[in-house]
Amino acid sequence: MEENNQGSGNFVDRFEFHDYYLTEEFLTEEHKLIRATVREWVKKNVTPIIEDYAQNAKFPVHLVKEMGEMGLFGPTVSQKYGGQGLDYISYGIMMQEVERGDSGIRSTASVQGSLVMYPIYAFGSEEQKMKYLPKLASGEWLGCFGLTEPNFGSNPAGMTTNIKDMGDHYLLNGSKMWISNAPYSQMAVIWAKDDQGIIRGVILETGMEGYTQPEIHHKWSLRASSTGELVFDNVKVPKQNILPGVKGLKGPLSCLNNARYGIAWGALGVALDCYDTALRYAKERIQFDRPIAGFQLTQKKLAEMITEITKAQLLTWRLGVLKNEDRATPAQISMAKRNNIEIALNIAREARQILGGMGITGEYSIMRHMMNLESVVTYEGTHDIHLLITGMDITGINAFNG
Ligand code: TGC
Ligand code: FAD
Repeated sequence: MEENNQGSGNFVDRFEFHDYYLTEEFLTEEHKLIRATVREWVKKNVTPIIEDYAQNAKFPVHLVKEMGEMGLFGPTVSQKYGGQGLDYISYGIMMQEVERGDSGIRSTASVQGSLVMYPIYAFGSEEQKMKYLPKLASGEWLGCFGLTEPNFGSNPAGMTTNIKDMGDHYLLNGSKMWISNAPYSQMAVIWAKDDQGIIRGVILETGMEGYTQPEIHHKWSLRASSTGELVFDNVKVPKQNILPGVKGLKGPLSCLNNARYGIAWGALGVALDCYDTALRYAKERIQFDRPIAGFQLTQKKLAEMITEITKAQLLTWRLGVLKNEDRATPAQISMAKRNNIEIALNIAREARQILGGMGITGEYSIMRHMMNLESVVTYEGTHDIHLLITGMDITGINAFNG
């Protein structure tokens, strides 16, 4: 059997795309070009190194600049601010290809594009847009997004981080928890309550007095992504750093719509990578004098995987069309995020079994993907929160606090 040796420097990425229902026919030539370019970059620059970074719990910070050059940050932002003005299917395809390499690298792109650039683009002043968006799009700066707090995860409305109006500036106090990119970021979009208890977005820059970004260690998941806390101890925030265009929880939640949409595509990338690995392995691995792909039980696993992938491809493509037409509802996005992560997790677990003992090693991507998905199923709204969003949408009754 040919070994993969992932992360050893001589890893050959043998990934092949699977498209059982010919969904490729929905794509434009531009979409296909984007897909090929990002896939090539992932094969050359991500998959050969990512296992070592994950095993060593290191963030491959050198990829940030490359991702900027590849246009992976905020591709739907207009060219005036350093983006590319692309459509949402293009964005989805990018996230699919990047997460096929590693969920942590897709996390970096999601946070930068959907959670940091988007709120500045949608709710920022012209000065804020000109100052921050080009630097973020190019990867010169890395940003992070602070919504979750130690005592308020699924229920961000309860946040206690606050800004106090001091006349010519605000004083920011509180803390944020589980913040992707935090330790490496040069700036942050933070959500905090004002004197009236209304949630506002503020922009912080690293180096402001009283602002620290300690790293969270010992994660078993997203080990190639850096996660931290954000601590605010009487941070003096200039008044021009507030996002003028939005007030209330709908500000941060509308950013999540874009990120959750990208994750739905990204999880599909993970599912495709696990299926592709398991299919190839099953055809090559001989037991009882025949390829294990010839056993009915293996075929059941593989057939169910491609069925779920195909359904998710159709769901995701349709959601992309609705997003392009500005008709995708938050509840539709929740359904896709929840479904695609669930099928990706199931596929990763089944694929791991097909590889037997080899499945638990870093020679193959499956175990790393599986562990990464344990974060993806929790962040950006947990699996159960998304179920309750669907429940509320179809019944009209809120079950979150009832
Ligand atoms: P609720 O009363 O339902 O809503 C408050 C206001 O917000 C509006 N709204 C939305 N607007 C835009 N998009 C959405 N998805 C929205 N959902 C709600 C809503 O219309 C209302 O507006 P208005 O004008 O009436 O004030 O709020 P609630 O407090 O009952 O909470 C609802 C709930 C539970 C669904 C929400 O809190 C939620 O989604 N919780 C999950 C929290 C979450 O997802 N956190 C993610 C943190 S960021 C992260 O994880 C990044 S990981 C990144 C990475 O590494 O990839
Ligand atoms: P809790 O809210 O305490 O939930 C615990 C359990 O209770 C879950 O199973 C949940 O589904 C369940 N539960 C809660 N409420 C209900 C209810 N009403 N009904 C039924 N069940 C319920 N946040 C950011 O702001 N920015 C980031 O960049 C970011 N990056 C992250 C990176 C990683 C690696 C991780 C793990 C998290 C990240 N998060 C980030 C935080 C993430 O969004 C939260 O972990 C998530 O929203 C869940 O919050 P919690 O962990 O506090 O869990």
